[in-house]
Amino acid sequence: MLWRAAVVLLVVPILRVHMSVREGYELYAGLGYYKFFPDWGNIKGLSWSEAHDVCHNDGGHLPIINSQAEFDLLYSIFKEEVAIPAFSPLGFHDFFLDGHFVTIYGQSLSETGYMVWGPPCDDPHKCGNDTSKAHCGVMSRFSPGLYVHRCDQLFGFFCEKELW
Ligand SMILES: [Ca+2]
Repeated sequence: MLWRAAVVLLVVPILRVHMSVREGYELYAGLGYYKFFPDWGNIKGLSWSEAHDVCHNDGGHLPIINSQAEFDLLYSIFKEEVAIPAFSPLGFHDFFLDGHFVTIYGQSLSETGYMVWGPPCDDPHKCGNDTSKAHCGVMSRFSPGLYVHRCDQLFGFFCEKELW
């Protein structure tokens, strides 16, 4: 009996912590935990940097797409959110060197497992209205693949938490 009490004492707090840090996040087996913020208070979305900070403070990060399956999942959720703007931030940018896209953790985009530019973005600098200011990774609700966009536009966004 004593060992059972010991197990309960050990496991219950671990479960509680596990549950609380995932609050509002949906588990997708084999991919990760995701939470979608369609807007922020009475503001329609946040800028890329603000969304980055919200995710970070929430113990997560802007989504880093590591597979076609992960992209397809977020894209399918995003497409259903018809009341929000057309793009949603992803965790990559070219802040340091124009055209050299890296994740928010500094990994080259080509090493993430998913680097499919959305049409007509086979050259990402051809995307967006003002390409000289398009440095932030996004996905589009209207077409699959990766895009870049101005960083100051306000969008709904996902946060991702890893499975581990
Ligand atoms: Ca991921």
